[in-house]
Amino acid sequence: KILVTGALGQIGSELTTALREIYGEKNVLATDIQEPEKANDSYYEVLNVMDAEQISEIVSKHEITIVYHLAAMLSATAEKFPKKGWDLNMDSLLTFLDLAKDKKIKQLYWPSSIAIFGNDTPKNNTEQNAHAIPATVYGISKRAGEFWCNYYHEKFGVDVRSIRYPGLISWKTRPGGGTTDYAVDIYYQALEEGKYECFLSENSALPMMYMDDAIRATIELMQADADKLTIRTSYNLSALSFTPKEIAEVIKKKMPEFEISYNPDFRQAIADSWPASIDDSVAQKDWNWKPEFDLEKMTEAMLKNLKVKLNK
Ligand code: VAH
Repeated sequence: KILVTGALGQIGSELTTALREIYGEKNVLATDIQEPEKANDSYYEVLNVMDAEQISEIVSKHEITIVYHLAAMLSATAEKFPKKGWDLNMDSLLTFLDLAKDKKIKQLYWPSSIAIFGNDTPKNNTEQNAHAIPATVYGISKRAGEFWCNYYHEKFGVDVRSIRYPGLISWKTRPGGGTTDYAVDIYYQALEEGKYECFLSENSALPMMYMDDAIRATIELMQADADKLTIRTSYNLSALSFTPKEIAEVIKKKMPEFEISYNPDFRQAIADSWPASIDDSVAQKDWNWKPEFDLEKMTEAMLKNLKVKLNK
């Protein structure tokens, strides 16, 4: 059976659906810290990933063999609650790594982020092994987590796999506390208000990806032949790179009256510390990674689906 933590989150909710389509509803246990709004998820349990006891109980009770550990605190929130962010992101990962080391689970997926790169990392086409001194608590926790994953693989043969997600854009579940969330909010606001005040400056280029590509990459990596994987820290992954100005232009093509304004806040410094674009040639080589959504196709999908979701 498969366990997904953070299953009510932006990635976890879509990963749960995708995994259930492949493995069957009853083989994918969805968990998160709170009760789901709509209790229509028949195979769901409340799980606090800070409770190692509860985790091992759930793993043995449900005969879990594979874990997708998505529960985490994201960049903007972790800057407000650094100690909590560090504890949540680190302690919960170590609990799952130990379960894998003790052969209680077979395989573990854990997300990293382009946030592990910092101010003095080369900004364009940032390489897999580029110099990385994270500038945020979130980035520090993700970088440290990458080293733990690599250590447990090297020392104990743990099959843990990881992807450095860029900013992820989706319409099904709102993201929470991320710096790249502007690129989700802009579509909601375009439909609801016809305008958007962006919390990043117009030329802030960031690596981004449509959620469908991110979910497919995650599952493809987990299903890849272990012998082909040369990276056990975390894979660079890339699809798009755009600025708030560029995404606004593409939205304007479909909604000519849409207006954008800029009012950068504390998240500007976080965005400025991240790369503008990512080189994912190692992921292409090791497991044939290839994105499918460009900015136009993503915008079409976002507006089409949000119009239905928002009754617009
Ligand atoms: C964040 N969405 O903004 C996440 C992601 C690269 C950004 O890690 O914190």
